[in-house]
Amino acid sequence: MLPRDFPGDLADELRFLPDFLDAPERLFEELLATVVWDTRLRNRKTASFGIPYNYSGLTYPEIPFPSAIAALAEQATTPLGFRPNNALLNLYAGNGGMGFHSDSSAALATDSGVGIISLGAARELVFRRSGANYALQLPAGSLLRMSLPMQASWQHALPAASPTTAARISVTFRRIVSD
Ligand SMILES: O=C(O)CCC(=O)C(=O)O
Repeated sequence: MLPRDFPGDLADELRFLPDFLDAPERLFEELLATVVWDTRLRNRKTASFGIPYNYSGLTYPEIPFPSAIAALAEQATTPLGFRPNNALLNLYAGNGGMGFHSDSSAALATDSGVGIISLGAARELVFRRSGANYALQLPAGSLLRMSLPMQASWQHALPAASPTTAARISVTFRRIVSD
């Protein structure tokens, strides 16, 4: 359930399943143990699988989905309403985060969206429009789908938490259209 203070025109653009995964700890540990992380960004580590989603001046090689990500993408396809062909993973330390931004829809399939599966420590995702902020707690095992149209009017951020907060991984799913 989304927080009650969320305006209707924000809630309409989100789908939130707090208990999407049964055993998020297992996947968290598997990804921590197996993923080779890219360290080019300062506030988080990343890894890209599938057709690359190149952004923020970074490019990634095309790497097939590992089996755990392929299984997750399959499970997420119905709630997301699109079949992901890219998984961009983020690994955050407690004080890591992502500033306010909107996701570019240019390379994404029409009527798809952006999916976020959260693992590890629960963190807040904050939505902002016209100076008003709305925070959503993302617990381990949750799935959030953001629509593409909302990116035009809303920004979102993952604010830094305390350095003692445990690590979090987000698996962000997209459907890229190759040209
Ligand atoms: O890691 C997260 O949950 C945030 C991801 C995000 O904001 C994005 O992919 O645009």
